[in-house]
Amino acid sequence: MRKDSRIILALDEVREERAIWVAEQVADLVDAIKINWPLVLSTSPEMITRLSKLAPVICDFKVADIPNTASLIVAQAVKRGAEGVIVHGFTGSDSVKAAVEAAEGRQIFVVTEMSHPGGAEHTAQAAESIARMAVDCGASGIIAPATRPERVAKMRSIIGDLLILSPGVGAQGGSASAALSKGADYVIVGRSIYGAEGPREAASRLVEEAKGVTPR
Ligand code: NUP
Repeated sequence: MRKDSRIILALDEVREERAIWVAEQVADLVDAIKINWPLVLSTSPEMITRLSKLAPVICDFKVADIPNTASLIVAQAVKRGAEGVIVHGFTGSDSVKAAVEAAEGRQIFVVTEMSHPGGAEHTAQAAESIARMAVDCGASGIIAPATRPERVAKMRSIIGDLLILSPGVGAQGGSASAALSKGADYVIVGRSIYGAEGPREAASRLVEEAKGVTPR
């Protein structure tokens, strides 16, 4: 995945035509497009392949399953053109290792602490050990909350050079510059871009904001 703007679009738009339009509007501005269940279920998995012609695609399937099933899901996502897949970490090292093996060189990102308020109830307690496990399992990076930038800093101190992708910017209250300055490599932004009247203008504003933070 390239690392120019450090902005990843979370394309949770469920109207197929608008989703494609938004993707075309911002594809050259963002480093990747993240696709999640809402868009896959409202269209088809073929959307992974379509979007991959515009930008690298990360499948946010939050895979949380036994190793065999995790491996099957990751392999199918990769076959359709995914550059990366997001998996949960609480499932344990055997499931995460199976995902890494099935990715065959594509990137696996492990969810540590989730960005919404409920993420502080359970995932926060396990987040640091999940982050250490992600390193041991050969993952490419982790997902850490832009809504709690101090937690991004903590995760950075644990994972060394692994990538941090940070959701929770805009609609969930986090700021791109805070997450990036605490050690995130990329911020993931959904509604503030795809829900805007001018998605390209919204993305451009975030790109400018990110430019103000020196890459780590
Ligand atoms: O902890 C997480 N928080 C989060 O918001 C892990 C995620 N993968 N996400 C995803 O990031 C979420 O499912 C959505 O696709 C995106 C954030 O979208 P938005 O809040 O910017 O609209």
